[in-house]
Amino acid sequence: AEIEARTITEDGQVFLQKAAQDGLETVWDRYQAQKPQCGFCELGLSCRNCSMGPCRIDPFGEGPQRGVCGADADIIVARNLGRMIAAGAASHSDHGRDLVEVLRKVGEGHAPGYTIRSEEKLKKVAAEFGIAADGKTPADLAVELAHAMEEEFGTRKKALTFLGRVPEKRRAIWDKLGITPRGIDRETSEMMHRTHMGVDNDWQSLLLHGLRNALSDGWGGSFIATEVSDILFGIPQPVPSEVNLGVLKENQVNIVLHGHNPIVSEMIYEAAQDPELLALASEKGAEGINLAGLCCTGNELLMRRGIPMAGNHLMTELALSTGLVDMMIVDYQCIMPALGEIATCYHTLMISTSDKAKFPHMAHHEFHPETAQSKARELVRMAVENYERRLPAKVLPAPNTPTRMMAGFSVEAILGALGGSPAPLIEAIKSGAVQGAVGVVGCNNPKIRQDFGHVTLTRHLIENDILVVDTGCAAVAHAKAGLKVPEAAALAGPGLQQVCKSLGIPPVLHMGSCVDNVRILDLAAALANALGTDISDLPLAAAAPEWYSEKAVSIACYAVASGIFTVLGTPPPIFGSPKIVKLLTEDIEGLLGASFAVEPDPEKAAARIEQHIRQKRKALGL
Ligand code: BF8
Ligand code: SF4
Repeated sequence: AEIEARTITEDGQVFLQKAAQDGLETVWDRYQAQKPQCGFCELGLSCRNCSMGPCRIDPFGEGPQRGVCGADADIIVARNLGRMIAAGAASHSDHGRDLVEVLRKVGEGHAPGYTIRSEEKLKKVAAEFGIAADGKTPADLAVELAHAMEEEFGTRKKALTFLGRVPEKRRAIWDKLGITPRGIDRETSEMMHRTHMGVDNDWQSLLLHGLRNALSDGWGGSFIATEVSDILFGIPQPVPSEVNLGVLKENQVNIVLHGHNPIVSEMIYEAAQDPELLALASEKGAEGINLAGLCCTGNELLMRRGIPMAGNHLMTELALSTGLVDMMIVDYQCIMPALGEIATCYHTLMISTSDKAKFPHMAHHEFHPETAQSKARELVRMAVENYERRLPAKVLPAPNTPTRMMAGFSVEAILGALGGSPAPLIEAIKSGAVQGAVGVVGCNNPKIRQDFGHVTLTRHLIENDILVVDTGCAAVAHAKAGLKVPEAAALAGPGLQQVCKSLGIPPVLHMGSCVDNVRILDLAAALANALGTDISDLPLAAAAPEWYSEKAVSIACYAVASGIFTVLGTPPPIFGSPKIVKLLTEDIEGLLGASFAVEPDPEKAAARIEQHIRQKRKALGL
């Protein structure tokens, strides 16, 4: 019963038992050990921004109401939230910068093995940056575009380039509020500055800058990450695949890829096709080299290459407990520092690859564009050689077969399925066949029964003819639950069912990794532009039922700032300031045409979203 309370997934339950049997401590155990968690921190009322502190505000009004410097609850909550946004925006944007570096080096001829897979997107994006393509080779264009993008990170003289895709009305709102994002790093840096002791001590102006910082992620760093990934590795197109721990194969070399940036995993994908290494695998008695993904680097490979997913965030430790992982290769973000030690229980080789992300009990094999190709081959060879070191007594193949799914729904792919323009989708929304669309995104969190929030919410939405688009760990949860096959249309209401059947698509469309939330922004902006209206006028919403990460905070903020009502399942640490709660959940609506809601119960969250969509439809006269 305790195990069933931790996860709704069959493989999760089996391997929680296996992990206990092998004496492993998992994220759920560590969460239990941390309880009760600090109430001041839960409310956002603790501060350690300086060495006169740490300080905390008594939420009951009996103890201190000010920190040593004099900051009150509102200032402290706003500063803490601001720093969460800054960390999230920095993570996405630094990931984007790493891709820009590869783009430049591809153009300069210093990144063997990498190439330009989508000249179409290279030209399109270069044009947006004012770079003419005529007479230039793709390599020249790549270098010029990379330099222009590097500029976006610094102190720009004008607004970020991708704001060119934002509807006019939205731009005007941002200008009026003074939250139009400038340089990507500038907004993050300014947030760190403002939250230093004695700088910005107006909670409203701190929150406004938080929105600007988040927008520098959504329409800046993450946007660059997604567009450059498409240029380098191709624009995703619908592709069949599978998910759950059953994708790990007993008779093959299993290499699991975990993290976020496709720079490393794409090279491993290439190396795993190498005939020499495949021959070596068969020499070792393996029937092939099997790649499987975890978290967002898995999503990137899934979207473009159809590589199966082993699982989402809370499955990362359990994947190791199969005893079938010959090598796990990580880059950065969401990689639990516990993984290396867990792996010591098995034969698994744990490999870290980024100069900025090192972990206990992992071997560090740094990837650089110049040497990534040879490094990838070296690692795949090591994995193949490790196959014969499996410990049969520790191996437990997953008892369930992998669940089928369809992924690869980039904006280009969705518009392609619609015949090249958003008009048919707009018609379907107008007719009411599709009531609206919701992005269900974000993480797993051990505070919430794994995948329960995502799957419950999404089932309700599609039953009510609301199209769901998803990314990140939410997308993997939906896939495990069987919601990402065309046959899942049968679970949708009659209108959505009809639309899915006629297009041959599932009712829940996989749009990629977490940086790919910008694909949702892009689609929403395209719909608004096609209608000559603002994003906030459309029957859209977003939800992060099980979020845990600072990146998710930044995403939620740029979604709301872009005009999309957003429901959070896990409560954010803001409840120590009733003023801030009121602003973010009510008053902000008047400024941005969108607000946040916090609703841990996914059924109630579904009801809120359905009501919101009805209201938006009504306002549009539908
Ligand atoms: O960027 S959904 S747990 S893996 S943060 Fe992390 Fe959350 Fe998963 Fe991807 Ni996104
Ligand atoms: Fe305390 Fe103020 Fe320092 Fe924060 S900044 S630790 S509230 S003195």
